[in-house]
Amino acid sequence: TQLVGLFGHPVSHSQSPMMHNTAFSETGLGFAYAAFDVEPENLEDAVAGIRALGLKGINVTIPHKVAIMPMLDEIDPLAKRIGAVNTVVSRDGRLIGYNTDGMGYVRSLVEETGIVLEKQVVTMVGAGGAARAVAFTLAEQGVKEIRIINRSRERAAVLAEHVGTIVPTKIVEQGEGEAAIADSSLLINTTSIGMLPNVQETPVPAEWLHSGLTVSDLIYNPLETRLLKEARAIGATVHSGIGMFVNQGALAFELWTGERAPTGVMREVVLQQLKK
Ligand code: SKM
Repeated sequence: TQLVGLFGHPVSHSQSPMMHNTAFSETGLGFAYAAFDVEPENLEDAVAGIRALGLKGINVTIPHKVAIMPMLDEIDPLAKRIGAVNTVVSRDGRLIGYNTDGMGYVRSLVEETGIVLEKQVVTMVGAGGAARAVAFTLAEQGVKEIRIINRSRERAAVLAEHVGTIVPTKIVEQGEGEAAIADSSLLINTTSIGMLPNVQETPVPAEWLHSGLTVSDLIYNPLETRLLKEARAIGATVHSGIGMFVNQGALAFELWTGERAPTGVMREVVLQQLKK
C-alpha cells in the first residue's frame, strides 16, 4: 500500500480521508489516505517524515500552505504564482509542490455550468488565499477581466497588481459594488461569509444580482448558501463550492496515482457526509 495524507491543523473536520479512501477502494489502486494534525512548529519534521517514511504525497491545508513551500525541492509554476501549495508529490525522491485548488475550481465551474471562460467578466469578493488561487487560475485560463471587492483595500491592491500582469484587473471601490456586478457575467464569493453557522449572512445584497450572472460560492457547507439561494430565485445560474473541493482532490489523486479519479463517487461521498 502506498500512503498519502493531509497535513493541517486542525484536520479532524476534513472530508478528504473519507473522499480519497472511497476513491482508492473504488479504483483498487492500493493507496490509503490519513489525516495528520501537524502543529506549525512540527511542519519541518513532518516534511522530513514524508521522505523518511516514503509517502507518495500529501495534501496541505490551513495553516501550512505557504510555510511548506521552502521545505520542498521544486514548486510547479502555477503554485509559485499563487504563492501556496496544497498538494505534494514525491517523485524519484524529490518533493514537488502543486496547487490544485485553482484548477479544481475552474474544472468544476466549466463542467457544471458550461460557461466559456474567455467571455467572462469576473467580480470576485475577497482577496485571501482562496481568492488568490481562483484569480490566478482564471487569469491564466484567459478570462476577459477581473474585479475585486474586498474589505481591506490594501490586500485587494496586492492581488490586483499581481493578477493584473496576466489580465486586466481592478479594485472595486467603496460604493461601486453594484455597478461592477451589473455588467459582470460571473460573480464569485471567496470569503467565508455565509458559511455554517452564519447561514443568514451574505457577501452581496440580493438587489445587486441579475439573471445574466453565473453566481459561484466557494463555500460548500451549507451546499446552498444564502447568496446562491437568492441568485437562483432571480434566475441566475448557480455553482456550489462542493465542486471545487471534489476536483482539487481529484487532481491531487491524479498527480499521486497517474490515473483518472472517480469524481462522481467522490462527490457522492462528500454529499452524503454533508447531509449528516
Ligand atoms: O486544498 C484543500 C486540501 O487539499 C484539503 C482540504 C481539506 O481536507 O479540508 C482543504 C483544502 O485546503
